[in-house]
Amino acid sequence: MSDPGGAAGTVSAEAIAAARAALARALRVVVFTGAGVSAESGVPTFRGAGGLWKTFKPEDLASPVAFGRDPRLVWEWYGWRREMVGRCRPNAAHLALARWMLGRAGVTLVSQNVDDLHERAAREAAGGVEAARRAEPVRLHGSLFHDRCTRCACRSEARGALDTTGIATLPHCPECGGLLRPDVVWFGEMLPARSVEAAFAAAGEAEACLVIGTTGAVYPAAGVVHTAKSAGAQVVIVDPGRTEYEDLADVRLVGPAGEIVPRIVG
Ligand code: BV8
Ligand code: ZN
Repeated sequence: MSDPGGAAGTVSAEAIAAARAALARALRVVVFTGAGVSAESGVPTFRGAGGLWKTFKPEDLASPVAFGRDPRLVWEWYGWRREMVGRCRPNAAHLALARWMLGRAGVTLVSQNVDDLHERAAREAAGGVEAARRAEPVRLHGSLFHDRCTRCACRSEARGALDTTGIATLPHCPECGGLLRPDVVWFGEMLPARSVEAAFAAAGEAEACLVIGTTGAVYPAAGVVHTAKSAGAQVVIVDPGRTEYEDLADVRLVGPAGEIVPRIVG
């Protein structure tokens, strides 16, 4: 593993050059992101400061059991996150990745994030919805800004203000009247099969794997990096903290994504 460099912001020129070389020579790259890529946009991470909401751990709210027990409380939490994330903007890391993907072939972006900031960066960089498709992520855990019906499973864009004062005031399905839920993957739930297939297919044929802002603790998503490594990919990690992937890293860049990513893909 080439020299990781010091504290945030002092990543060595050698490490930057090694990361650029690994990514440039790879015909196929898989990029795997977590909450850390959105930290500089103001989105709290799960395990970092601000990850705890009131006294609940995300696992205690992001689960079908919690929703069954108290859908108003779970909706209040997602309402709070939608408003907070709605005020955030893609940062330099999101935008650099989007421009990079629009400028070359062979890059698959796989994200655990539900904040739609990669999608917004793609639209901003491409200047339009259609052209943005090439830079949009494979979403493993759904989207904060979409709803799904608990009865007929129809999906829809989230609409209107949220009123959590009563079960009857919560969002209900325009098709069948069933209670709606956020269209995200909760703990104990299966991931969308098509996204899992696309993510692990890209990992299985990657020559380089760029990991940005994830502890790599949530499965099966975290397996993407292990799959890429076993397929022979060079693993490049960008994270100011320790992750579960330290022993997989070929190039380790210790620092914030907003500062480092534009220097390795720009
Ligand atoms: C399932 C959507 C099975 C909802 C999310 C194997 C082993 C152990 C456990 C399991 C296992 N297999 C399954 C499990 C159980 C569980 C799991 O993994 N539990 C963990 C906690 C141990 N997995 C599941 O339940 C999955 N489903 O297994 O179903 C099944 C089988 C049969 C039948 C039915 C079902 C579903 C998991 C998905 C849960 N949903 N999100 C919502 O958002 O509300 S997970 C959610 O948490 C995120 O999507 C993400 O995946 C995870 C958070 O992790 P990170 O993104 O990594 O964030 P974190 O805060 O941890 O780290 C941030 C990082 O950024 C840090 O490293 C930090 O240093 C860094 N950072 C900070 N600032 C910056 C930065 N980096 C760069 N720049 C900066 N500026
Ligand atoms: Zn319905």
